[in-house]
Amino acid sequence: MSDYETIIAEVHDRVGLIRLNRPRAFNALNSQLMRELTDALAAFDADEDIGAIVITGSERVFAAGADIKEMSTATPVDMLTSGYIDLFDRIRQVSKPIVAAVSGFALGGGFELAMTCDMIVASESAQFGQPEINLGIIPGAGGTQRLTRTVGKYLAMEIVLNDRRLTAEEAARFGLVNRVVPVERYLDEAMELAQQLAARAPIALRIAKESVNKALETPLSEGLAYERRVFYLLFATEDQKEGMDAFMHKRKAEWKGK
Ligand code: DAK
Repeated sequence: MSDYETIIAEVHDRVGLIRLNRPRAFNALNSQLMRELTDALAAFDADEDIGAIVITGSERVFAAGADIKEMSTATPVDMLTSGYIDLFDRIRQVSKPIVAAVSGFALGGGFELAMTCDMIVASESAQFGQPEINLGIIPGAGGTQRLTRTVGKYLAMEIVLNDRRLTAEEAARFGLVNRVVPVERYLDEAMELAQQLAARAPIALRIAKESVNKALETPLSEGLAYERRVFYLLFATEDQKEGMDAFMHKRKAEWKGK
């Protein structure tokens, strides 16, 4: 875990913490950082002792987007074959909950990275935006899609077409972040949230994440049918028996992840 150059990966109890760490480039997401990030996420996802993951940057910047210097001379074929977007897709495949702890700038691919996570805790100084239009491009990692599904067409148009930035308070008002806390608290708050998630029944947690994501990707009837199937499936787990027995005997459940 310690061989990374552009991120720092740490374990705190049952939470895997990943700090984006290219301070001189405002944590710009170059391909090395994206590869290291997705490798660390895959390692945490495979580790039974980890129940949830937090991704953060620094107080000043979460991430200022894809690395403009790296991209500036790219051809369409370079963009297609670089595998860059596949790395964003790998984040989507992570089965454990991911909390983004955002302070300072979350711009372009940095905002898209936060939106790819499952929950967002923001500091009061967080600023969200899709400034790609200033570079003669558009968002390419979900910024026109996830954002629109969350905030609706009209605000999304302003953010994507006219580089409208959102403060943390606005982002909370528009349903883009779970909570806003003082700068000194944002990482602790995200870690506490992740510790709570990590203490929950692992299989139910995973299925719950999958099911909520399904709601964004399928028509309602298909989503409801999916929910029902996985709901039945959970009755095959030892944790379901344990959870209900613990309730009836007024004791704390001990999850096995089986
Ligand atoms: N890339 C590379 N370097 C960056 C950077 C970035 N995105 N953002 C900042 N830096 C670097 C600056 O160049 C500067 O480095 P030096 O010049 O000192 O070497 C250093 O970080 C500090 O930046 P500033 O001097 O500009 O600091 P300020 O405080 O004045 O401004 C800022 C901070 C974050 C407001 C500003 O740096 C800024 O506007 N940065 C660019 C933000 C931006 O436009 N982000 C969108 C990038 S495009 C894809 C899918 C998605 C994407 C790409 C491909 N596929 C489907 C293949 C995503 C695209 C994007 O995100």
